[in-house]
Amino acid sequence: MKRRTLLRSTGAALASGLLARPARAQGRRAARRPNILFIAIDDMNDWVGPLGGHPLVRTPSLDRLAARGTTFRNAHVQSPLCNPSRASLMLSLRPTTTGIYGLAPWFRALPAWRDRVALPQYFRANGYRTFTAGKIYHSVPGGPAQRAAEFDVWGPPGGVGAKPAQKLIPPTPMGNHPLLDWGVFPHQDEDKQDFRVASWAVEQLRTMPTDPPFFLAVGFFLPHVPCYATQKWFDLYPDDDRVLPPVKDDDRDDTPRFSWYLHWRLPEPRLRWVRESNQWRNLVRSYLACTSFMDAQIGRLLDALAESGRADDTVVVVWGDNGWHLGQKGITGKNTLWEPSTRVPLIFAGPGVQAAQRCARPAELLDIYPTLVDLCGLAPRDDLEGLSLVPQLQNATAPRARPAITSHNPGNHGIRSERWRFIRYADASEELYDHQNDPHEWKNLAGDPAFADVLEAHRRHLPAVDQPLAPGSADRILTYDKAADEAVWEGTRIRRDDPIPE
Ligand SMILES: [Ca+2]
Ligand SMILES: [Ca+2]
Repeated sequence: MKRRTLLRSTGAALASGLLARPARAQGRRAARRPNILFIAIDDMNDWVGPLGGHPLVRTPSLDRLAARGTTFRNAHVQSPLCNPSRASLMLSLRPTTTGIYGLAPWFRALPAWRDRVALPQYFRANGYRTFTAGKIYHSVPGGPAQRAAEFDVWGPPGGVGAKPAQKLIPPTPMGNHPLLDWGVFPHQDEDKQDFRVASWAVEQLRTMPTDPPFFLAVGFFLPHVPCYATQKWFDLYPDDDRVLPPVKDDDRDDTPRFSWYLHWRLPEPRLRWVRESNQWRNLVRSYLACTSFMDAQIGRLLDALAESGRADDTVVVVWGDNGWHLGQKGITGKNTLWEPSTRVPLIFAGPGVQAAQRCARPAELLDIYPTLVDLCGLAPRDDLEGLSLVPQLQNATAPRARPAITSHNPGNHGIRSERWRFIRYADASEELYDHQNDPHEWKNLAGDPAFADVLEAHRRHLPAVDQPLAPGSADRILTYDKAADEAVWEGTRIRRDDPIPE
């Protein structure tokens, strides 16, 4: 089954013009391979300037990068959660292939992937020196030897940095999780961990030798909660309801009950709680403020790269590991198969990439691995499940043979084509949204016979391989018991008439 998927991928790659390599990259291969500046952002949805997901957001550094590169406006994660999304990206394997869906296991704990060559390891094997700081993998258990196996040089870890002695907001439902916090908090920008991570990366860019080429991975923590920012970052955004995203109060009336199972009991509060606690606007402004702060750290990296004189020899790629709801569909947080959870920034710039392009073709984060391999002229690998995006980086209108697929726990899949979002849950319930007429995914068309052909066309892209949960799976895990028609959320059975937790 897996082999069939890979063969299909190869066919699609040929159809989309993968063999037409960029002339510049080809020329460079003989000379010197480009460096890679690989920037991850945690829980960053489409509220960035280049994606236009929020009309007031201010991300001048990402705007600047987009002006000299190609922005994928329809890029989606393979899983709406840190660990599975990052494992998928770094291995170019779908969660449906690995069975990794929760915050555990770390993929090296599984015999099948213990020795799998991850993206930075492949660059190291091709003569690159690899660097990492902040959050790239969800975590790397196993001590110094395991760390050394993943990257050559390690900078500061990811995290929030300065934080108040006590939570700023009232106790949140479902356990008052310590990370569920936000608001204005007086401190120095320099005391935020993202600032320290950026400072370390800036220092590497200033001091690293010209040879060998580098693969520098920098993972920013914000706008992951807790979203603390100082007043100057809050002041970028009006203190009124213009900051709130549009929501439809009865939006969940036409979504299947199973859609609740994906985020049945989570520490992220529902819209009802943030409204009743007068925290909605504060949360939204905090997220926006932290996004602008994080963007400024990306700006410091781009400045350092320009000052190093290597911008023309360095491929920059920026990606977010999953989105975040801020009230849409009645919730905050991730763990859904809708646009606010799956659509993320994906921007490439540098040698082999057309400037100022916006690409509407679907793209997947597991495409990053084969794309960087292709851009740098390394030997292609036949065991990656992503497709090279080089055809689109050269010409944004180049065809793409397949949609973007997001999976969240076995049997639940979102299929995003250029126009449509199709969702199928493990109990066979479905959703369909027409992005041309309904960008907020408010009207579920799945039950309308007029769209039977659209539904069928999208069902054909449901993954042929759908592995069960990997051993050791934990945290945000959901299974479905077909015989009983009941789901099991983190070990607790959900009955069909259980009230939806608030
Ligand atoms: Ca994340
Ligand atoms: Ca609806």
